[in-house]
Amino acid sequence: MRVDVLTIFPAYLDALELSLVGKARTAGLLDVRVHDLRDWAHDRHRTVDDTPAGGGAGMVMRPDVWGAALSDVLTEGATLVVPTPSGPTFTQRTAEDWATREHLVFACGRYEGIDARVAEHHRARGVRVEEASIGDYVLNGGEVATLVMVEAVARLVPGVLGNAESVVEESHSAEGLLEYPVYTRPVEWEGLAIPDVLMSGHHGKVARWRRDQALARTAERRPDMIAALDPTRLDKRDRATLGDLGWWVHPDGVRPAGE
Ligand code: 6GU
Repeated sequence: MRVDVLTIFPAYLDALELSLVGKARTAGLLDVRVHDLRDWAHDRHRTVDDTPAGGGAGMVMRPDVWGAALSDVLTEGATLVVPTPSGPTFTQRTAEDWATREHLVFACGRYEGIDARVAEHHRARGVRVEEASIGDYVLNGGEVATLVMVEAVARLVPGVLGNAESVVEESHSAEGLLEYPVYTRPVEWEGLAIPDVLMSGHHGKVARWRRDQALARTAERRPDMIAALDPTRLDKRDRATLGDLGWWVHPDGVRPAGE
C-alpha cells in the first residue's frame, strides 16, 4: 500500500518511522511518503493560506497550492482523505475499507481548513474523496488525525502485524463488544490477585469468563453497543449474563429489561 501525506508540518509524521508502521515500511509492505505542502507554494514566503472569503476569523488554505500538490501526488485510482472535524466519524469499519485501497493521500489542513473547491474539483474528476473526523473534539490540524488513521489502516494491511500481534483475536472487537480485562504475572501484586479462573487451566471456563467480562464491561461503559448486538449471535449463556446485567434479548434486538 502507498500512503502520501501532504502537510505544512512534516515532522508531525515522524512517528510513522516507529514501531509496527516503521517496520512495515522497512519490510516494503508500506510505501509512506511525507511531503511539505510549502514545496508547491509559488512565492518567496511559501504562502499556503489567505483570508476567508466573506470575512471572519482565521485563514483558509489556498486551492491553487493544494491543486498543484495533489496533481503531482495523486495516482490513478488513489483515494484522497481530508481529515476534518466536520467529516463522518472514522471507525474500525472505515479502517477495514481503506486497508483494501492501493493508494491513500492524506491532505492535512490547518487554520480554518482547505478551500472547499479542492474536494469538489477532485470529486468532479472521479477521485474518491473521503472526509473523516476521528472524534468529537477539535485539533489544530489534520496531522494527528492522520497519524491515527494511518496506524489503524496500516495494521490491517496483510503482513504488517506479526503473529505476536495478530489481528485474528480481535474478531472480538468486530463482534461489537469491548475487550475483556487481561492479566499477567506476578499472580499477586499490591494485594491484588489474578482471578482464580484464569489460573485454573480450564479453557472452557476461561473463555466463558472472558465473554461474561466483555459483556459486563460493554454494558457498563457502552450500553449503545449492547443495544446494537445481533440477537442471532448470542447464545443461551450470553442471554443469561445479559439478563443479570438488566438487558433482555428479544428476537429483533437487545433492550433494557422491561422495555
Ligand atoms: Cl480529522 N481534524 C481536526 N482538525 N480536528 C479533529 C479531527 C480532524 N477529528 C477530530 N477532531
